[in-house]
Amino acid sequence: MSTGKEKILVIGAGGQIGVELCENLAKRYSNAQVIASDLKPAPQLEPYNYEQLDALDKDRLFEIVKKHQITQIYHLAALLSATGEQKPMMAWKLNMESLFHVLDLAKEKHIQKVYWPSSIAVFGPTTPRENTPQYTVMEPSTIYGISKQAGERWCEWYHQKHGVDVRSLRYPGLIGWKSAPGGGTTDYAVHIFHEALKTGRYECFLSAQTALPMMHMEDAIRATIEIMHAPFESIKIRGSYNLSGISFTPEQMANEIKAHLPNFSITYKPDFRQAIADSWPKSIDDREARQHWGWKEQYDLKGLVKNMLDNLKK
Ligand code: NAD
Ligand code: AKB
Repeated sequence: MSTGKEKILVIGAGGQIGVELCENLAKRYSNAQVIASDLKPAPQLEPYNYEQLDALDKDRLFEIVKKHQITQIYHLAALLSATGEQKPMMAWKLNMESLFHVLDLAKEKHIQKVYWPSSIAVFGPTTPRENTPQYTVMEPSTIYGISKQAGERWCEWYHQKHGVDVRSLRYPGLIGWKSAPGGGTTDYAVHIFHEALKTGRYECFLSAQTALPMMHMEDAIRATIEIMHAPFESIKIRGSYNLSGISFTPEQMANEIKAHLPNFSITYKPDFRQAIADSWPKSIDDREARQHWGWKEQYDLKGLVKNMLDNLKK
């Protein structure tokens, strides 16, 4: 792919992933080739072209695609697991309809390539929870998970029926220091660092032993850019790829933080998010991503905790 001709629209650019994704896309392409869009502007998006966009507004989306001669869309706007359970119909509408708008643009050849993230939330309580494979029982119990599972099937369908070049990853919980998480069940693993440095204490909304798949944001962004630049033929899964980084419990993370901040203390007060976490895998088998397009994570728990604390202290 020649980087010179690409014009990339990021939808939901002001969120936890979008801010870091725009920064990385601009390094690979240029600031002028990145068009950031969201419901409202964010200070981190100032270096790029910015367009106000409600992802449900198909006409406005088309107008932006034409105006900037967009070639690729990274579609990140969604309601996540915890917020989705509070606003189920809104989550369903946003997560599904906005995806159709983007896939239709690709079907009609206005754009060439689509990235759309799925999640470990596609799995449910009947899924095997250790080393969850790519292909297994999938009965998600959250609206968010149901929308992601349906979205995966639609991506596959648009690829099979209409040749749409859509690529997707089932992200685990993402942990980064540059942006705040937006309403997920794995958000504790970001909040804990801010509270550890600010107050030395953290009350966790999941229980001590709740193991979940997680990943450093740098790894997730690299995976995203790698799958989007992999040769067309190497992408053999057009639903979404399992993607694994690290798995740990809140207690294991707290112990690792204590190795740097010995006075840090944690208490546990599980809320409604515990049931969501209990329905998700503890760890993920992502051999297809490794075999098909060469995925490999860089961060382990030790490296992630050190990196988060070093950067947040600054
Ligand atoms: P986020 O909530 O931090 O950001 C979402 C952004 O979308 C926000 O800036 C919000 O303003 C914007 N948005 C909401 N409604 C919109 C609308 N109608 N039109 C345009 N923009 C709108 O979410 P995130 O963590 O950055 O996640 C991005 C994507 O990655 C989502 O699809 C999410 O499901 C997926 N994902 C995230 C994680 C994670 O741990 N962060 C894990 C798995 C999957
Ligand atoms: C959430 O907790 O909702 C997200 C996700 C794993 O999809 N972080």
